[in-house]
Amino acid sequence: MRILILLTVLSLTVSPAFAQKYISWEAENYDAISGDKFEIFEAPSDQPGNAAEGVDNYTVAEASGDAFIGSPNGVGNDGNAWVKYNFSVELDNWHFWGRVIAPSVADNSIYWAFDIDDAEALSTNNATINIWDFYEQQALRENYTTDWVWFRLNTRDGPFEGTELVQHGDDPVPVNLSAGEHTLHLVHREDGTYIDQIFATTDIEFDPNETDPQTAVEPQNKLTTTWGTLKSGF
Ligand SMILES: [Ca+2]
Ligand SMILES: [Ca+2]
Ligand SMILES: [Ca+2]
Repeated sequence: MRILILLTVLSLTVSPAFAQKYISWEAENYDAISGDKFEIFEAPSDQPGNAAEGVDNYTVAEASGDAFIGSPNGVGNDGNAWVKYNFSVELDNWHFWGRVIAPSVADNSIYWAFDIDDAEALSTNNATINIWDFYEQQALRENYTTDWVWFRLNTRDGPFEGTELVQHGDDPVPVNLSAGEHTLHLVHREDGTYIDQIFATTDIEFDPNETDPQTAVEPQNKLTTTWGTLKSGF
């Protein structure tokens, strides 16, 4: 059985769209959670819109793994609530993406940080914790939608240099990660923001909005560490 799995991964890895390395996991498959902001929703799921921003109530028709996380409008922003993911990669420059619903300027961000202690995972924008914006920049706001969109990992004002407009440009900035185990904390910022899946690849050209990673990779529960282990032997 183990050999069969290895062969399957090998065949996926050498397919043209995935000549480079990749990892992926479901947002709802976190390894730890703190606070009362983040919930898991099963698709289809009715969600409140944002009347002040002209967003009607809507239904999230589908999600990878049939589930996603977030907080409905009304629970309040910030709150120091977080989810944490453990994952393993090879040393490389990794381009991270998140599959997100962000319907308005008041429902379109989250905080993030790699390799921090739980105690540092606070709803604040500082040298440790970054804001991941989803169409916050004025030039991008015409794109607001209640559909899922893949966004490159970005920061509002660093220290990670991949600001939102940089990440939408021709020279997106990757995250350089050492070989081995890492953590990613997502910390609550704006209610009404939802996350389905996290995807990372060493392929700077790959755009999951154009090629669905799920067509090449069947999402499974927390196989990221296994994939990393298998890939390290190549
Ligand atoms: Ca915002
Ligand atoms: Ca909101
Ligand atoms: Ca999901």
